[in-house]
Amino acid sequence: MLKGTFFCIDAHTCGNPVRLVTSGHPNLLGNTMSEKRQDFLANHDWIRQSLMFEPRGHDMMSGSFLYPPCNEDSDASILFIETSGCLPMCGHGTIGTITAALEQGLITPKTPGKLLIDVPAGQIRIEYQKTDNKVDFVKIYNVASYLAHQDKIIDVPGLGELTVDISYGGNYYCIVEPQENFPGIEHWTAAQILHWSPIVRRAANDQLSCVHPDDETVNGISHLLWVGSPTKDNSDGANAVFYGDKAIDRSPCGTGTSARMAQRFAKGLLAQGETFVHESYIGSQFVGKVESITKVGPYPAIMPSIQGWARITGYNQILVDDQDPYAFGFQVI
Ligand code: PYC
Repeated sequence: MLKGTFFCIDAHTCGNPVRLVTSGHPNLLGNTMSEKRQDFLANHDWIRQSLMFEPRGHDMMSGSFLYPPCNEDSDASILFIETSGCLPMCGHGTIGTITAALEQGLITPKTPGKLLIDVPAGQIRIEYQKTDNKVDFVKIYNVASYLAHQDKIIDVPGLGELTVDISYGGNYYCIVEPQENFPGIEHWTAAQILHWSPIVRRAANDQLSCVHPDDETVNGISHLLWVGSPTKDNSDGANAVFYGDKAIDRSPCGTGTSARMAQRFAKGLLAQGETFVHESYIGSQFVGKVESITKVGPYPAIMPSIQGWARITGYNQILVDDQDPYAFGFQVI
């Protein structure tokens, strides 16, 4: 029996996939996107698994659904989906979703060039520039970002000790700078990053805890941000962000860049008003900026912005037929 048909606009943001699902939305219970995210995960997760896992998706696949706004002043809401679940916030996902939605006429901004969007992590502000029918860039004024743990030594089985920072930029990141047991991303192969990341993430979660002061459903370290030297003269930093079970972000990672700016701000390495051009594992760039200073619970925090671009790659009508033994997808981990 046909369980569902989902029309999707496939795109990428600076190299990382974004699958904007434009039909087949389940009706979600809740008043906020955080509540709707919980409802989706509890009652509709087969949709995410079918659209993100193989054979319709792959390890890096991530996407989104657009929903009506939750707040009166907002233009729309986004539910993020990816192989590991539904992220509270996704920067490359937002840039791809907004680009595809504007180019295809799925969102009509109240004010041209500006949008207010509800996401599970809160309300975000967007600015964009469009030439003819193409979006040149999307700038996200992201949620408040803060350094949760500084210079913590964790013991990683098989690797030894690592000194790490845990920083929040819409998701919790374990940031690993080059040091004795990690020479920097340019000295490791992608296979080494994929091998060590889940082991380091497990060790960090066992040894350090993090819960968002304003929303306890946002907790735990989901992402690793490995630091390295940039390849481009105008980049301020380079990273390989690990997410899900086997993915290295091909974009510079919006929430990762926010977390990295919060970490650098807390350590006195980046000031209010300064930009931070972040380079991805494939050399694509986001421009980050510390827009202003705020607090998250008791923590000093920044309001970061991230700017990047996306391109539509095609249209995809996906069928989920439960007579297919792989209807709900699978992962090879
Ligand atoms: O851009 O925030 C991001 C992101 C999270 C996971 C992959 N990309």
